[in-house]
Amino acid sequence: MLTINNQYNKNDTIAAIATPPGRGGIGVLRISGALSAKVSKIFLKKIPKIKHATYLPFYNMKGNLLDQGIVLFFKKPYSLTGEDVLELQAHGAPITLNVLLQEIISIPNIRIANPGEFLERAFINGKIDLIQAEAISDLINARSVQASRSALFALKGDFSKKIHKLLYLIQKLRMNIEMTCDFSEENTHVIDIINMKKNLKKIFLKIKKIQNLSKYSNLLQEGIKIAIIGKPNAGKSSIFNALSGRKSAIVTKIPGTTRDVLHEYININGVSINISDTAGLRVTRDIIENIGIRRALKEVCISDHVLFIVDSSIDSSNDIYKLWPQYKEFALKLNKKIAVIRNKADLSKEPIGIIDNQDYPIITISVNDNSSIDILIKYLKNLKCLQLNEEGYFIAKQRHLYELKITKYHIFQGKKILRENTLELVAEELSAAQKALERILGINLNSNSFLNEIFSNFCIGK
Ligand SMILES: Nc1nc2c(ncn2[C@@H]2O[C@H](COP(=O)(O)OP(=O)(O)OP(=O)(O)O)[C@@H](O)[C@H]2O)c(=O)[nH]1
Ligand SMILES: [Mg+2]
Repeated sequence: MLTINNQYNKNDTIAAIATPPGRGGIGVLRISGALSAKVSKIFLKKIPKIKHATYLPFYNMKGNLLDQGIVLFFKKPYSLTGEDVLELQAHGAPITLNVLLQEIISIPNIRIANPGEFLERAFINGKIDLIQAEAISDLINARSVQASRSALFALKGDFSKKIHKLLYLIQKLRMNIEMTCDFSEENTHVIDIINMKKNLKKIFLKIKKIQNLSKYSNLLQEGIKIAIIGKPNAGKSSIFNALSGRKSAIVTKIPGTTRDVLHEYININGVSINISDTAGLRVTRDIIENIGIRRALKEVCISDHVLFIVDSSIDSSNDIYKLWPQYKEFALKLNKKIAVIRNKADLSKEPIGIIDNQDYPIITISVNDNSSIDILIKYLKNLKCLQLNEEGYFIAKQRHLYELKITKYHIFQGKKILRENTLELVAEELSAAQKALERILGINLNSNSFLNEIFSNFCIGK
């Protein structure tokens, strides 16, 4: 069992409202620790049957009725945290929940839980590993079906199992090599270098496979970013509104209407897309507009894909370099993917559709025509970066990816130096690889700040 010392006493009983702030149909108060039963006796006047949903009145300390609702009681170690846990499902009135919470934490040795402390305790008590704890936060924060499904794989333990299996293979090989080192001093052991190399290669390939399964992590978590840019009045905000299905951007016939960057999330192929509407690109003396234009260019830099909107009733050219000479700079520097959207086809009478045989696709649409917006959505659906195979991906954290990279490096080094007289060095490389994997799972940790950092990113009540 792991012990973490920080300024908070880990033996305290902790309490928190586990549901989001504000009014709701239900509000859950969660209590974990040795004093959970005492809380139950004071505020419910009894201890409910273990693991049974019981409908009970909730009282304050003076014995006055506060609310009534469902109560769940779990005895340690058979609970989320591995401690005694009491959950009160009250009516979602923030005042009642807060009164109840304030009275509960007025009992000595009961305090408000820190962010993520329930899960931290679950981790410390061996109920979940670090990957699973992090997956819960990913599940809560998931912005798309794909992201929540991938977080669920990790929560179910699929990712952990793969890391454990890798760890086992590395440990086994390391022990084998260390034993060979011991025996070889007595010259009684045949050193099977070929087999060791084979095993190292096998481990190396397994790491690569896991890296492949988590390579879309960022995409699943963050989604992709699409910037809508173009000259003033081209119809950028109209397209932005049409794609998001909301009228969040102001649309007028006055060029230079949009000044600041606006963001909306849309869901395509189960992946979240962050679209941004920007100020029209033009040379202007207006200070505010110029700031907006600079922000628009920044959006281009941080986006994965750019939709360059052209008013087809004014601009006959499709040449981006002519329409927006600065694009060359971005194209060369950042290699941005871009599509030209020729808008206002109802005015220019250009045929609606996609031409995809140029340097960049040209999509002719009219915001006033729903079917042409569907053509734009279809184009986005077919973007390569959104072609995710449904199953099997993990949401790996940056730290997981980093540790996997370290593991792979040490295995590669081990393979490179493997010879009869370097076995000890190979064992050291394997040991370093093993430690990196252990850090992913949260095994043998000796840094409190590392765990505090991870769990402090969680919300209160988790
Ligand atoms: N006829 C027609 N009008 C359109 C179309 N798309 C946009 N408009 C009109 O064009 C004008 C400008 O539209 P916006 O969406 O505000 O253009 P914008 O590119 O965001 O403009 P700025 O914010 O000023 O850069 C508005 O009057 C829209 O109603 C279209 O497809 N056909
Ligand atoms: Mg606009």
